[in-house]
Amino acid sequence: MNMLRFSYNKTAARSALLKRHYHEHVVYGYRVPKPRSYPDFSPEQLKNRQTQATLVGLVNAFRASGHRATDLDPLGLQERTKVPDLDPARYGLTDMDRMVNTDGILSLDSSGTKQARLKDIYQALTDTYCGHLAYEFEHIPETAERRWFADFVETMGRTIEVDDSKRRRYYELLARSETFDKFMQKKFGQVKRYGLEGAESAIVALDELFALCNHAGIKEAVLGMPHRGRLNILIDLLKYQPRKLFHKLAGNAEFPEDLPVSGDVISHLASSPRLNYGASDDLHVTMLHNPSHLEAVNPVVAGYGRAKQMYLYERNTDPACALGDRLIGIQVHGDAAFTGQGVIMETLGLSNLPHFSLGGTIHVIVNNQIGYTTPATNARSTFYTSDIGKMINAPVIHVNGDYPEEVAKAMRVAFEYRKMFRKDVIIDLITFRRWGHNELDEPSFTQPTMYNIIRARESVPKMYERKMQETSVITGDHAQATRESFNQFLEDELTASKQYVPEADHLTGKWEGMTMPTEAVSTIDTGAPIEVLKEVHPRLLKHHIKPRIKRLAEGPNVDWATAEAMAFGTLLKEGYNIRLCGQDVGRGTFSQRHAMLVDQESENVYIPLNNIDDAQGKLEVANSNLSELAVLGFEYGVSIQSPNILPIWEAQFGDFFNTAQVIIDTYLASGETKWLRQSGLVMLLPHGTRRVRIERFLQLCNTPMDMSADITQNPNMHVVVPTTPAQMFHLLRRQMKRSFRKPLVVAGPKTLLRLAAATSTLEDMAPGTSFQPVLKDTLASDPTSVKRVVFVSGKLYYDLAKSYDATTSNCGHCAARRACTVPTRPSARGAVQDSRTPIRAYAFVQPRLQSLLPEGAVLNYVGRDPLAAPVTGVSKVYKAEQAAVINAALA
Ligand SMILES: Cc1ncc(C[n+]2csc(CCOP(=O)(O)OP(=O)(O)O)c2C)c(N)n1
Ligand SMILES: [Mg+2]
Repeated sequence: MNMLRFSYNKTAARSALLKRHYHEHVVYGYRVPKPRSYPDFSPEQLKNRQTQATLVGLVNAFRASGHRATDLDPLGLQERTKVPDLDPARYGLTDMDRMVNTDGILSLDSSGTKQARLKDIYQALTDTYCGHLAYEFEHIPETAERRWFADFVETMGRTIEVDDSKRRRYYELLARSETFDKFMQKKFGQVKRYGLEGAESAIVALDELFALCNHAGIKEAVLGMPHRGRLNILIDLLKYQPRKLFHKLAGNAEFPEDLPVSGDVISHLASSPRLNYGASDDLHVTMLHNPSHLEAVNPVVAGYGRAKQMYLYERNTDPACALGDRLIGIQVHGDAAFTGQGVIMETLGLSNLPHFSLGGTIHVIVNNQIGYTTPATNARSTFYTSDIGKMINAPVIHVNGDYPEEVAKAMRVAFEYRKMFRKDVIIDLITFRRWGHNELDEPSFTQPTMYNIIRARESVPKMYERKMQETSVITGDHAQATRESFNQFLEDELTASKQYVPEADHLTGKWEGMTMPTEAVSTIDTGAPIEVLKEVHPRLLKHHIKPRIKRLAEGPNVDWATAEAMAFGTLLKEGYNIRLCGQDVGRGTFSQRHAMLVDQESENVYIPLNNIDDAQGKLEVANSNLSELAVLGFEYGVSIQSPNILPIWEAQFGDFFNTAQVIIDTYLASGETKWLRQSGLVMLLPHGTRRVRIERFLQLCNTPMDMSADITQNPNMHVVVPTTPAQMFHLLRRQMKRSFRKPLVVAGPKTLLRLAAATSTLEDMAPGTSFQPVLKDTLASDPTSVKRVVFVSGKLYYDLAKSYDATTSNCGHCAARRACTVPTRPSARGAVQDSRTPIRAYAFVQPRLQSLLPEGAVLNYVGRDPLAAPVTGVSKVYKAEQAAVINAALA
């Protein structure tokens, strides 16, 4: 029999590309996907399809357009459409009693015979494609995939069993969710809990998914979800103790009181329990914290999952273990957010890419048909909420949330699809929202019709309870006991919350051994033994481009890219893994890095630094797509998963970071204080001194204004404008060598990459050396006669040094690399300036530096005037300004 091969990606050109990026032996994070196939039509079937072409037309119409004629809306607001394409007469099929051969056309026959009456076929098609469940899969380009999907859903009645024990389980989940919402309403009526009422079947969907994962041998699930129903899911599915929630609602912190952190609101709480649904091993579910910014958690979940997957692979040498076997991504979305937020598109865009794929994420859109006060008519230009998913050809399963058993089936289809194809799949769970956006809002102001219907209707748990009683699946006593015992459990937890003392759960597992940072600036020894440097060195000598080889041969002149490579090489040798990610990072924006070399004939990739020795860590060179928001979020996710991987994200040019501002604000700058999650993410912002709006980062720093006291405060992140390659070497190594993790933002250079003066020696990187927050000047001939200290950052130092005349000038320079903290006391008059992003950084630096100045010292600013754009675009003007700044600084 002919087999249809499932290709993982679309075209032959694509697979050549994959070969290049997925180079099994040297690119960390890659396993060859298992080949999969599906039987093609046999010659007899093909013949039958030709004979029965009219029936083929009808069947295809149901597969493609059946979803338009469904009963999906629990509120009945959406009219059930009459779809002309589904009329058999349109295909000349009028004698509905006629027996036809269905072989190779559809799989609805349960008896195994291939004969059926047209009217039975029509009924079966209507039941399958136009009920409370509906599918969109005909947009999938791969024939084999579409065929698999059709076969699966058409035979689902025979493959998916819903027995009474499952029904009881669904009922109990629904009843407990409703009981929880009612309990909260009674005890905490003024709290915005964003309850699940109206969408309770979402809890059935997730429960079903966890059970399927557990039985399929999946060990890890990474879950991102927004506010709606989060507490219900945390408490009933994710073992979050209600006492913790009640303790928090009483105004207490969720962490031990002595920890210097701010905590977060209840709709961002998280949990990571081990669950067992009867399988031999547990399923570990990690629900990640999320910020208010809807959907921003999406890429973070993907990155976290990816990093975890790497870890699982490293420990699983089974060559048959493929991407997605052990870990699954789960994303729960709101309908308005899914269609409105661009991060959805960006994250979906990562889903099938080398270095980013999780092997399939299951998306559940909790589609309550409204976002705040915005109905679908104003919320989206697309037909369905889920339409953006078609961008990656994801199949979509729409399901009416009033029917929990259908919801569980929808999950089963999604799960099986993802298991088969290791790609994303979307469930559009159509529900309603019983209250306003939160329980304190009045929804009738804006949606009177919808809310008249909602108020008049039975709740989903009550509806299911009634049906289960009518069919004798449960008794009235069982229903009452389910609700009462859960209510009593919540009462007991409320009592227990009075005595509850929170424990910190960070720095456990992989984070064991890490500490809370206690110092503002760590200047630990990050030097590496000269022998090791020399061992890494020849690798670069051999593989780096000619000018660099020449420079290295002429003397120990370590330029920027070489220092970076030395930092990588030494860390790898010490067993750390590094993930270098961003647009074109392998080569480097300025063609300076060349971390990966491409065979000019085979296009195979070679990563020199992965070939130092056998015990080394691995460098994953993850050239990304053209996204900042999702990719930075992804790398942040990688960074909070493990302290043993150095995640580096590089912007193509420094100014592009601001398209990822949400991730910077809500995760990088504040994740530790909100959730006690440390991150060692490095952001490299090339061409930084000229193009980066560094003030954006400085504004986010929590460094106190008055720095005259001892600086022991733990800053939320480090913002650096380095001046020498050795400093860069130490900065990167420091990220891993210290006992805590801290985000590092580097406004990196462009011209310094190739400036002869901007080189370091191996001795600058040898044992006993470290990152220097302030480099002292060596230019002033007589330090005691210095009348003016000029603080300067980044590249400008070299311009100043060129113009500086040691014999006549009375200035000393300090190259201040870390604007966030200025831990030094200049003893003479100070002037701060920097030519590129000066005045904006100065607003941050001025009060802090001022607080360090001795009596009588005067702080002046020398630099450009504020400018709306990051930099002057006219080079003549730029040069003149630069000369004026240098003259003024040295005058
Ligand atoms: C980026 C962002 N913009 C706006 C908001 C404010 N906001 C919070 S919830 C919400 C409505 C969300 O609607 P939907 O995604 O349908 O979820 P639902 O609340 O209906 O479950 C809005 C606009 C936000 N939290 N984040
Ligand atoms: Mg909504």
